[in-house]
Amino acid sequence: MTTPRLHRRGRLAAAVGGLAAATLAVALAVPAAAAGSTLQAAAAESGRYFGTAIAASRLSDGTYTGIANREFNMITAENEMKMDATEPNRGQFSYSNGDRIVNWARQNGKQVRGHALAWHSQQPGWMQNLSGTDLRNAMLNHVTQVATYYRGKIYAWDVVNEAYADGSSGARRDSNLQRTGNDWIEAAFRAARAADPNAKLCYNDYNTDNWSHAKTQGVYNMVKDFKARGVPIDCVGFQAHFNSGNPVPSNYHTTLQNFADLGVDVQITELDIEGSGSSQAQQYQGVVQACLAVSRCTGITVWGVRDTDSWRASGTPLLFDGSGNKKAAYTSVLNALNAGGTTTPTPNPTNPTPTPTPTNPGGGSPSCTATYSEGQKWGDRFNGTVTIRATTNISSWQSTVTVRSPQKIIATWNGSPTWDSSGNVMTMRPSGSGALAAGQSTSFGFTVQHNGNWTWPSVTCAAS
Ligand code: 9MR
Repeated sequence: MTTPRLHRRGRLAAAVGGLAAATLAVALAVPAAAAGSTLQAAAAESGRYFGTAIAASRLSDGTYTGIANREFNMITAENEMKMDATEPNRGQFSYSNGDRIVNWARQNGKQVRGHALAWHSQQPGWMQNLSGTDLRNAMLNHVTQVATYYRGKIYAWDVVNEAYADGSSGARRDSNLQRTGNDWIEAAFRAARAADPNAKLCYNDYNTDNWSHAKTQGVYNMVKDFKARGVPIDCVGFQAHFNSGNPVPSNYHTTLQNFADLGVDVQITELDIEGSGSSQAQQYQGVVQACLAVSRCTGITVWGVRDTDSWRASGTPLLFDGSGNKKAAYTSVLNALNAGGTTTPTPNPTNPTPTPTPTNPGGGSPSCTATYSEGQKWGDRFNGTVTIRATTNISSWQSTVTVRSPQKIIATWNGSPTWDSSGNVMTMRPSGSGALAAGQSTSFGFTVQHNGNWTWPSVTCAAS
């Protein structure tokens, strides 16, 4: 997870140790063009996340968690936060398996997509038998309780999942929830916003990838209507379950861009593509390129880690084989992420001289400075780099990065992060050895989703 280019610069800087700290920091603030060596690092270079679905039952499998921890920085509970899991009996909530996943994610510096608050499927038995006002109230109470319980810990919620019908109608799917009235979806979004104002609220569905499909148009028209009427919706999730009968459409970029143009983020939320070898790899590449070409496509999640973890394992649809080896599809995704998108993000127009923050001034004990440099900026997020410079010989360092609410750090690279309970303070430690000779430096980076607050984060460094 290191960025070779920055490390080369660090060694160069060490060789010319007489350079002033500020000059050094400016030299290091050049946006890193180096390749990310993991999916999360490569995606973070363009301010995006790369995620996976996790099953609580597999958290004891070291190969599984090792890959998940190394490669992904956004986590979705595959089943553990669904309605049947979280409210097995009416009014009796059960968060233990959801918590196992959320806690694992947060302990490892990852964000969480919440899946899913309201859905016609995987309803608990008691809910399947309800109708009318009783069901509406039960659904709204479920949304409120679960979103409140996880408030502050969720990057984005799939508030409503799969509410449109397949086929040529472009209409809502019939379900007990739909029969409570056509406004059930907006009611769910309003309840979710009230419960967790800082989570992005998404509508999530499958078979909505091809722009010319009636289902895609149905969802598009709903989102357009919601935006026009002020219904609180922030994002649309495209599940992206592909196979030979349902291949990646050639107009995928058009679909993602048209939704983004409505003023919502788009996310690929459950990506898997059945197949193998170069044909599978090429299709994965096409999906990544479509996302990278849309500046509001904020991230990609694959629906599982290894082929054997998949809900359709026989189709070998994921990026790692059953033994945890990287497949050709993995390499094509990594390369596509590193190649960047056809939409060049707006470069940072000003690059002010960073101010070093000394710690341990004057002391003889191990000390370091942390210097923040602004990186690329987009409409909704910006990248930052922190340069750690040893002012004495040090054996390791740790750096805190504090962002101002409602800002959120949504991706990091070149370090190993942990978070405080508020989620505003990230402590970054070196991912390998933290030893630096006096005058030597290293860097790590992160992406801040600013939510309207452009204030720079404050940074500190402590050495040992
Ligand atoms: O991957 C999930 C699988 O383990 C469950 O058995 C299944 C039950 O409906 O749900 C799968 O996840 C689905 C997701 O929640 C919504 N989109 C389709 C996914 C694949 O079926």
